[in-house]
Amino acid sequence: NKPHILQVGPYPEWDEVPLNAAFTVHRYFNAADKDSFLSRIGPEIRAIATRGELGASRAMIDACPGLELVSVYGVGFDAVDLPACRERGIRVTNTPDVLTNDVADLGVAMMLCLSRGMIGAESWVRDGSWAKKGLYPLKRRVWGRRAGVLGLGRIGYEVAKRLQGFDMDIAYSDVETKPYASEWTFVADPIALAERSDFLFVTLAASAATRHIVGRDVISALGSEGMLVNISRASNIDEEALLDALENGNLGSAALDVFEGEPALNPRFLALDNVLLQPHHASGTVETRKAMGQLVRDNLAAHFAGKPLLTPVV
Ligand code: 8YV
Repeated sequence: NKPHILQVGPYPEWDEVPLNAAFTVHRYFNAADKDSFLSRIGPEIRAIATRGELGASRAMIDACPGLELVSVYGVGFDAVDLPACRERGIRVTNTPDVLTNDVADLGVAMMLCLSRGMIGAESWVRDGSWAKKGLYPLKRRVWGRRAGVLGLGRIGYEVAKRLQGFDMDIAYSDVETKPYASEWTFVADPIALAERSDFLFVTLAASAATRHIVGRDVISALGSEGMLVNISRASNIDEEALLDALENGNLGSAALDVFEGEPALNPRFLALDNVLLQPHHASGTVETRKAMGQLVRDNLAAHFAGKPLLTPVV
């Protein structure tokens, strides 16, 4: 009589074991025919455990008439159909806070790596270019330059804090000024923010309202010397505009952890040498992923014990 849950994507072994102990787990990602799997087990399902990038579609939610909770392994819940959940009083939880520092770390690491040309420098050593051709081409400085943070929530704040350590001139955009950001310059308009930035970090929670907020105008304001760093969601950026600008030199470079249609990213990215491409792993450390898995299970357990959810979003 363990509650039946639908597991949308895989988790590490350390999560699978306790999940199996507490629930009857139906693994969607293992099903050969997803539709017939859903129509067969859907009526049993009381909760969905999913991943940030996979979410839960309306079709999936509709296939589970007894669904009570969607527990997301990730802070972003944009891939969960929230209207479908609200209509039926289905609760939704995510995993904020536990991943903030790792995501900020990767964003800053990506800036350093791309600006200092570390991937090319590694090849320079390994392929013998250092010995054959001599000195590695000069790259651009990070410290002391101008940084913009688009979206000063938990992750944006931690990015800005880290950039302070590099003596950068920091500005941010958000819907309003933040009381905890008095040392940084508020620039309401994302285009104006991009204009005064050498490095623009996108750290916004994705929603319909933020879709393509980084469009052609923001990208061209960042300019041929500018770098875009995205550790949020691909939908925050107009990817066609980004690719055009990277190809024709209107944008200097981009460091990206997220892509439209990932993991099958647009092949135009692969032909570029002014990008750093990462496989959506900003929260991907053992420590953080363990904490995320625990929080997913704690929310499920609280729900089935009739206790308040730890981190509800709906
Ligand atoms: C993914 C993320 O959820 O937190 C988020 O919103 O995108 C990531 O942490 C992670 O890849 C696990 O699915």
